Amino acid sequence: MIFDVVTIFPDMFEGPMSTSIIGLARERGLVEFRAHDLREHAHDRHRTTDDYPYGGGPGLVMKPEPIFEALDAVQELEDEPGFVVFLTPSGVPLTQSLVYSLAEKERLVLVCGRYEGIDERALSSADLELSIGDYVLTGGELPAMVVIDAVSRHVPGVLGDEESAADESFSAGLLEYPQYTRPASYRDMEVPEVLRSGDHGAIARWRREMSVRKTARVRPDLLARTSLSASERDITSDEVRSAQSDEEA
Ligand code: JF5
Repeated sequence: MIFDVVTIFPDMFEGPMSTSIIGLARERGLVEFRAHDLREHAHDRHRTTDDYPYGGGPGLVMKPEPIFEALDAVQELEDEPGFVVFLTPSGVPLTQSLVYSLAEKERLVLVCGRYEGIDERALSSADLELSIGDYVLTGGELPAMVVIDAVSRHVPGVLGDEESAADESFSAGLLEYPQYTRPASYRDMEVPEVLRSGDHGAIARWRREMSVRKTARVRPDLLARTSLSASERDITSDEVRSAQSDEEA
């Protein structure tokens, strides 16, 4: 997997792209990362990449020419064009299923927005406008790193056996069940007996119920697209009711 990032702050990527699992994946040649300075494609001696909005209003807008020319240069680097993703709060929301489809691409070209917006003509060169959530950041650099991290986990060989497949329950539309490790008792908090029982059927049922309860409590919106049994539906109504009475208190 190749990640080409277009940004006015290439230095922001140095630490995160050299650390831990992503750093190791690069050393092993499983993931390739290149940062491209948008300012190299500016046209004036101040290396300007933004300008005032037509029609007025606050803030600055990213100019189209540096973006088009940076993308032309980046696409020239390989025989096949990369899939172009703009990071912006106005994009489609990133989900685990979108992460899976991005992980199928051979190359992603990530364009980091800055300022108040991006000239609409530059946006027309996007294959996808992507948001990592409903909040506004100072730039698309952190969102680009989120995409690189989430996608790289699905490149074959990047995760060891220890770390892999931990998003299985998320894909089923449920949040993770509670996890415990040693010690069995700490500050009067006990590991649930069932997890130490050795009864694998009982453990699987307990984990499923805990996932259903937790999802109903903190992310009831996820349950709309989750297949649950009739008794699991009953559990969710209990949890939603008690979460609502917690809100009232
Ligand atoms: C950005 C104009 C890009 O704030 C974000 C963002 C939030 N979720 N996903 C992306 O990107 C920075 C701000 C303004 C373009």
